[in-house]
Amino acid sequence: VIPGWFSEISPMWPGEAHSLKVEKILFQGKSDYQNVMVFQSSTYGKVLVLDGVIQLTERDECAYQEMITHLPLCSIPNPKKVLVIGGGDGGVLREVSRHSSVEQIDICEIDKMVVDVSKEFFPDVAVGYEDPRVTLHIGDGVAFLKAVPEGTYDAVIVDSSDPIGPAQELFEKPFFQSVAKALRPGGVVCTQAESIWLHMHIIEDIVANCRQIFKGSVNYAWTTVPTYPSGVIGFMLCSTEGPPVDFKHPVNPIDTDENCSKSKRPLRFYNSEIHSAAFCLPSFAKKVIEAK
Ligand code: AAT
Repeated sequence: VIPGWFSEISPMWPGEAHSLKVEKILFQGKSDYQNVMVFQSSTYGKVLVLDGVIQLTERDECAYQEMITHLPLCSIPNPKKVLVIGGGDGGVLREVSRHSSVEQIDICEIDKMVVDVSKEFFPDVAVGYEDPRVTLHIGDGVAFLKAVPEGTYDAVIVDSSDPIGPAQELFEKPFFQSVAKALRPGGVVCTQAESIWLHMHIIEDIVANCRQIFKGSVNYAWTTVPTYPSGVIGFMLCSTEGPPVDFKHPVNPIDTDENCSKSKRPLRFYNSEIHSAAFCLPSFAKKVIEAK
């Protein structure tokens, strides 16, 4: 550990630790679920850390939040009801709210401290809460989904932390089953699905479960996020049986100008070309994912 630097150490990426130089620690607290910390870094802006793991930095959050949101929402025509699990910082809400077809945005985040801290220290991210279509539920995403009436949502976005800690069940089969139930026929889900460099075994399990549960399409996509372990993170995109969804060819392109009023900054990362490109996999990952 280097004095004055934050190092991200976890058994989920043994033998390596990305480090950021700390200018100042702005917040440290312990919620019912996890340790919460915010610090000012010297080169990535403010950083949100939960249980020692980086959740977002101001500089590169766009690469994650825009992709986890627009990959599913640009793949179906006229999404109306959207559910976000996790994502308490509000960044995914900010992105969902660019879609004018959307009428209802529910979010279920387990940890109220994440919401409060984000509103205080990350106003450009938590701006997502200002959309009147948003309803915040504080609670466990697993329990919330079990209570959702069948066929409610057009899209579910699972912006979850890693499977060590409160998010563990969000990576398990029963959870994916309740997601499928909560979606309308031809509805879509996009879940945080870890790194092809570090977690092929986790990805393999998720893909195997999803192929059993989702009778539409099942695809893996990825993006670069310099401050996430290994610098890349992936998403599992699935659709339920019903009107077919071709994730690789977005049918609902997002118009940059129309969707960027003053309060919402323009898209920085997502565009239709990177949408399609995100589904191209390196050979080693393709072999495992397509074999499942
Ligand atoms: N958008 C920032 C990226 C995140 S945030 C993940 C969120 O999921 C956290 O706010 C956490 O409190 C919440 N969460 C964890 N478990 C649950 C649960 N069971 N129900 C509801 N919300 C939950 C993801 C960062 C990825 C990090 C990659 N290394």
